[in-house]
Order: sequence, then structure tokens, then C-alpha cells
Amino acid sequence: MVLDEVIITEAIIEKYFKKVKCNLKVDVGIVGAGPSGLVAAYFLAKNGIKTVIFEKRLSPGGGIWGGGMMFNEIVVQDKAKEILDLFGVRTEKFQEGYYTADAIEVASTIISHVIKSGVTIFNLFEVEDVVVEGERISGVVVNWTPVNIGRFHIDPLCFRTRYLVDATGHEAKLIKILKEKLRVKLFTETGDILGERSLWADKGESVILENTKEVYPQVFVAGMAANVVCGGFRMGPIFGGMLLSGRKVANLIYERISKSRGEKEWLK
Ligand code: 48F
Repeated sequence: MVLDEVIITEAIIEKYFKKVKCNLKVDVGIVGAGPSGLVAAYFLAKNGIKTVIFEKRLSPGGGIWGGGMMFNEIVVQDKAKEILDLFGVRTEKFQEGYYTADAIEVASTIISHVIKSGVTIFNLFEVEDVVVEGERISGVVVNWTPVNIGRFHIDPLCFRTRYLVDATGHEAKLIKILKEKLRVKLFTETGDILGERSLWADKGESVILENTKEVYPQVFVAGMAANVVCGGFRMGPIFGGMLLSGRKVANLIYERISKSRGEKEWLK
């Protein structure tokens, strides 16, 4: 068989646009493919919730790959180890309560499970705004990361979502957009973004699950973004809280969707 370059091109274009069309209206849009966003997407999709991830970088995985200061090992604690076990990631006990895992194995294995669970990850898609219908956030506005890097004057496109998760890590980008452009009052102590505090591993990890919650109707925060929005400490290269936060936000949204089934559905 002689390979035809045009058929190769046609195959890519056709399959890619099919993927885009299939994901224009979803139950859950997750912004950021770091550990929290990936784990959230996996548990949602496994439970039949149509979920998409928008990731501005070329490679999904967020802060996993580099471990601590480019030493590509990560640490997790007991409770989070069970999530790595579920994905089949190998861990080693370092001391009572501390397990290590190869960062590359963690990132690649979780990404693979997420894709196989039915989630589409759109890499190089930067979320730059939200779509609103009155008080309701009904979608995200995306553009190619290279368009933004090149500062080209090119309008974005939109995806409709029923629930959104800000899993953008330290940036808490989605919630910053809500504050800056819509001046909304968040479900935090002051109604504002409380801001990230300095590094305290124990405290940062212990509050992250409390902070993983809905902060505006149908908009949730997970992972480091949850601590940024709710004023939690950062925790450095211990990743248990991120994995558990991803699972928690998936559970919260799953419960909400289960309850609302039977009400007027607007996603067709
Ligand atoms: O930062 P990140 O890994 O978030 P996380 O899940 O995990 C935090 C840890 O990696 C680490 C830590 C460990 O204890 O504190 O920092 O909270 O992943 C966030 C992802 O969001 C993407 C970004 O490229 C990264 O991959 N992201 C950020 N802004 C946008 C975005 C945006 N506007 N649109 C799309 N993706």
C-alpha cells in the first residue's frame, strides 16, 4: 500500500472535529488537567457524566511531571494511596504514612485512565472567559494557547457546560474571571478570593477537602485552586490532597446531577 498524505490529513481533521462536535454541550467542563482535574474527570465519566477537560498546555498532567524541584518523584499519604492503587500506579512505602511514586508513571497512567473512561482532553485550549445567561454561568470561552501567546486578534469559540470545575492550580483562573469580569459574590467567608497562603504541608493538605466545594452556583473549585480561593496554605510536592480533592468534587457534582435528574434538562 502506498501511503497518501492527503488521507492522513483527512483522517486527522475528520476525527478531531468529530471530537469537538461531540463535546460542545457537556454536563461538566473541567478547566485544568492537573492531578485534581484529571481525577475529577475520571470519577465523573466512570459514573456516566459527560465530562470534558480544557488544558492550556501541550501536555496534560499539570504539576505532576516535575515532582519536587524537578526530582520526578511524588509523595502521597495513606488515604490517597488507594486512588493510585485504583489506577494501578506502583507506590513504595517510605515511612509510616508516606508513600512515593514515580511522577512520570503517575501522570501517564492517570491520563491514560481518564481518556479510556470516555473523557476528551482538549490540550492547547486556554479558557479565557465564561458564557453567561443572566446570573448563570452556562459555558466557557476558549481559544488556542498559541493564539494567546502570539497575541493575535482572533475571536474565541464557546462550549456549553452545566457544571464547571476550576482545577487550574495556583492560578485559580476561572474564579478570577468570575470575580474580575462579573464581580460575583463567592460562597467564601468574605465573598471574595481569600488568596493562597505560604507553604504548610500538614495544614494545606488538611483543609483542601473542606475547601473543595461549590463557590458560585454550579461552579466548583478543586485542587490547589480550592486553597487559593478559600485562603488555604500551599503544600508543596505532596499530592494526596489533590487526588482526594478531585474525587470529592466529582462526588459533589455527581450527587447534584443525580438529584436534578427529572428536572427540566437543558442539555440536549
Ligand atoms: O497546577 P496543577 O497541577 O493543579 P492541581 O490539580 O495540582 C496542584 C499540584 O500540581 C501542585 C501542588 C501539589 O501539592 O500544589 O501545584 O491543583 O494543574 C493545573 C492545570 O491547569 C492548567 C495548567 O496548564 C495546569 O496544567 N490551566 C491553568 N489555567 C488554565 C489552564 C486555563 N485558563 N485554561 C486551561 N487550562
